Amino acid sequence: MIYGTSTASYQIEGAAFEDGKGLSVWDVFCERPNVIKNSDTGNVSCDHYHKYKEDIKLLSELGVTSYRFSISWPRILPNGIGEVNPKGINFYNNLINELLKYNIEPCVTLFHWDYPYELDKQGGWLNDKSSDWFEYYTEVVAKNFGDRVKMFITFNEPQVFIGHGHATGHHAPGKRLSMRELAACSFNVLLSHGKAVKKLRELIPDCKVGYTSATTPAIPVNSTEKNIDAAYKEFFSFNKYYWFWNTAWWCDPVFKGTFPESAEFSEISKFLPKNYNDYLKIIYQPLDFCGINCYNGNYYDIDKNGNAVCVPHSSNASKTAIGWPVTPDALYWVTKLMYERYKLPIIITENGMACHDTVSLDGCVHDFDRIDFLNRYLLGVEKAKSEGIDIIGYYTWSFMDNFEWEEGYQYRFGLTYINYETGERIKKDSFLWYKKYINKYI
Ligand code: GCO
Repeated sequence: MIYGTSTASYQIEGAAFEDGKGLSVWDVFCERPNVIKNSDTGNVSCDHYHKYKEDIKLLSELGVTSYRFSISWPRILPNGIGEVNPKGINFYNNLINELLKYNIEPCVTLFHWDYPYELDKQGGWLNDKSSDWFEYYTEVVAKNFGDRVKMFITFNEPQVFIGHGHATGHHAPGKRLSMRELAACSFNVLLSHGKAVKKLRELIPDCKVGYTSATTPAIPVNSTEKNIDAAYKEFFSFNKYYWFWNTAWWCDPVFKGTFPESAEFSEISKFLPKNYNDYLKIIYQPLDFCGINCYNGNYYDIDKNGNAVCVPHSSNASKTAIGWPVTPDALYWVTKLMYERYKLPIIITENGMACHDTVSLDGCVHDFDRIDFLNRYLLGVEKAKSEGIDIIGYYTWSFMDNFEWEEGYQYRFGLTYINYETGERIKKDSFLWYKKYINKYI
């Protein structure tokens, strides 16, 4: 079992305009007035670009066997395609070598939302060339790092960068597209995934590849067969209004080689290429694991006809600092539901919580809420494993506090506290707890 921790390039690196890096849509989006809390930006963030050695040393103290991070596409390809930036390549080479020095397996996410601005100017995911651009970027990654990196995730949470970035517009690139355009973007993302997997397999035959979906599982309130069935149906249902948040839409083509089987799907498929099923030959590639990001779930009972009915969270239920409900059985149910449908080994690629962390008089960060959260959620993982669900990895979100997208720096998800004024790193109590937890299993 892999025990790791996750980050993403734009959220931690900083050095947004240094060493020949091109602009990403997040660099540009953060310049808009009133889109990010306190007008925060990722320009400096944790300054991981300069402090990576210190950070990886901390990672080795944490005792993780793997570290999941993403590559900033415009850092290595300033225009998204074409000329490679040697300083960008150099940064990731150093980072990877440093990880290997401590025996930490790098797990690279190809795309965690910092899309090259130059390509966005040409339409971004709407452009029919976008999957070729992504394939080219993948080739550059594979050729430069594939001798040492063997574990890849093509996309992180397509739901979110399409849903928030292109539908509601409160994430970069801040677009509010029509249904027709959203369908085109989404289809290009699915195609990009398929082309990237093929390229990785061709250039790194011994690599392991997965794809990570955002999930909010439907949790049955009773463990009766009927309630479980209803929760399963609910979780994988296709809704024509929120289809781009749908697990089935984003996961069925990739993990199962089918498009969602639902009458409502025709409302969306009318916007896809006529012969859209033929494209499954590209989209559906054998994968080594199914990546799941999960923070919480929703509870469901059944009505007289056996249909799922949402049960609101109790007013006593705990909430994280960002307001998300704490539902410790979420990991048990999400892994069960996803495994039943896709039958692939599962890696939980993100799980964690935001707390109101402060440095106490003794200089420590006593985040007992986070310890309790991780403890409870990990019990769900243990339970699922004991019932035969093939969970092969777990990564906390996040290794360190970082830029939480439109929420700026106000919420802290890290095991490591960052003092954004001085750059100081402090191991929180949860860091020490997770270290002990991992130690028990290794
Ligand atoms: C996501 C992203 C992360 C977030 C984390 C907390 O899941 O939205 O992958 O970048 O920071 O999930 O919201």
